[in-house]
Parts: sequence; structure tokens; C-alpha cells
Amino acid sequence: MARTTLTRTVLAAVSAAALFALGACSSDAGTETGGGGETGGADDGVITLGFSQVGAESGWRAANTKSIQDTLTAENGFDLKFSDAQQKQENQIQAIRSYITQGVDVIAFSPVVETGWDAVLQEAKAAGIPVILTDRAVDSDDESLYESFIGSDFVKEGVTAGEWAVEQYDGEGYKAVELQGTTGAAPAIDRKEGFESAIEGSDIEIIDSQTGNFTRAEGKTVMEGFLNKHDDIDLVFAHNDDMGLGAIEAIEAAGMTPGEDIKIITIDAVKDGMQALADGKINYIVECNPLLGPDLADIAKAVIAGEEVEKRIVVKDEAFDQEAAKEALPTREY
Ligand code: GYE
Repeated sequence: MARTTLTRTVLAAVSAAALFALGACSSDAGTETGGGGETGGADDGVITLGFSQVGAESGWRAANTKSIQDTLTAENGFDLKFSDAQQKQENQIQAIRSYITQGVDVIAFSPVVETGWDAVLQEAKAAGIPVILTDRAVDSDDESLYESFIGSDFVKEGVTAGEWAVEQYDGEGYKAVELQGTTGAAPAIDRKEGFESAIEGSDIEIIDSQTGNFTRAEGKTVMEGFLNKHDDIDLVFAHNDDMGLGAIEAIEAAGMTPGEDIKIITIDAVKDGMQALADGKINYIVECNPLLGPDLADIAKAVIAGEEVEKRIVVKDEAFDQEAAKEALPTREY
């Protein structure tokens, strides 16, 4: 039980955009050299890929960055340009524009929030540079703006967390507080929606909900506020491990025992979270697999080679209770 796998599910097949982008991209094969989009086209065999990362906000993000940097190496045929947007959309837009100006072969990014990308993605498209989304989705009506989206099903993660809460605690009139991820981010929107839909009809009630921006420090501060305001909290649902770990600190500082006096459910299943789960301080974790580097490398190579790529690659996630965490920890990769 509880093994970590990265499997692909083919939801939709052909990306027409891939064909378009390649057409435009192959300008280096002859026509229009001096102009804008001199993308290099990887004719030296090396794929120059510009990656704009969200930030360094969590253990999940650290594992994700490592996976990308460890996979998109020179030995593997890549020249990786990497930038950290410090959780700011304007920084990501700036990084993407700079990759367009540099004429990279492929742009990949994990969008900090869902909306507001159309303009810069149009610019990439006009320059003939294919874009791959990793981890988080964009909310756009124009699917031709990217080749493929590789990442987990966040709604499902929220549902899995909510279903477990119902299984364990329904009938006890539990009062829950929610630590939300970054406002406007796909995983925050989707996990909230999934959890709420799963607890509907049960007697678990969310009495307060606020963003902790996916960080441990903000998770702690928000939990302190919740504890000052409410003396009847039974359950914390945190959108990631780090905020849950911050909540643990706040609960302990208030003289209570996390995992017992106040139950905790989180999402990610990174090392620190899994350790806290094995130690009994967290009650349940839904995994979100951060090892997206290999899939990104495959899709980037396929796009450059002119192959059809899957428009949506869903990363499969597991879930762990305390016993499963103890079993999984010794061989856990991240
Ligand atoms: O759950 C959280 C990180 O987008 C899936 O971002 C990712 C989320 C992850 O900060 O820890």
C-alpha cells in the first residue's frame, strides 16, 4: 500500500498547438532567420529550456525544483535556464518575456496563480516558442497557448482528504479550520472545492478559512489567529504539509497536542510532513507527487521532435495514514 508512482493517464491526445508551434519553430530551418523568433530549434541537439519556478515556499517546491534541475541536465540534452519568481506573478511574466527575447527552444513554468497569462502566452506563441505547464494550471479559454499540462488532480486530492475526514469523524460534530494555499493558485482553489464537496452532508463544519500562502511561517501565524478566535477547533485541513507543520507549532505553543486534541489533515507528503504523520502529530496526508522533471523532459523532447504530445498528463497520487507513513518513510525519495 501507499507506494509512490508517477503514472500517466491519457486524457486527451493530440495537441494541435504542438503542430502549430513546431511549424513556427522551424523558422530556423530556413526562412526568417534574423527576425524575432530565432528559437535555435535545438539543431545543435541541445534543447534550451527556460523554466520559471513559483518560488521556494515549501518542501514540495524544493523537491520539485530538484527534480527539474536533476533531469534537465546537459548529459540529458538540455541547457536549463532557471528562475525563481518568489511567488510573484509579475516576476514570472518578466522571466517568460526574457526567455522569449533570448529565443529559447521551449518555455516551461508553474503558474503561481491561475489567471492573467493570456497576453504573455500570446507573445510566446507569436515568437514560435512552445510552452509547457507543469504542476499548476492556467485558467484560459485558449488551449492553443500551451502544448501540455503536467500535474496532479488537485480537486481529487481535496476530495480524498475530505472523504477520509468524513470516514473518521462524521457524527462527532467536528469544527474544522482551513489553511488555504496561495490565493488564486490552482491547488488552493481546487483543494478547497474538493474538500468542501466531500464533507457536504456530513456534520463536519468549516468554521474559519484563511490563506497561509503555502508557507510554514504563515501557516503558524494564521493558526495562532484561529486559536485566539475559537476555542472549539477539532480539525485542521491544511492545503499543504508546510502550513500544517506551522499549525503544529501554534497548537503546541497553545499547550495542546496536535494529532490528538486537534486533528490535522494535509496534502503533499514530503519528508517533514511524513515524519510528523509517523510521529502522530498529523493524522492523514494526501500525496502530491513533485517529481515532474522526467515527464517535463520527455514532453519537451517530443515537442521539439515534432511528435504529438498529450495535452494533459495527470500525475497519480497516493494517501497515507500514520501506519502507512511509518512504512513508507525509510524509502521515501522526497
Ligand atoms: O502542494 C505546495 C506548494 O503547486 C502542488 O505548491 C503545488 C503546491 C504544493 O507550495 O506545497
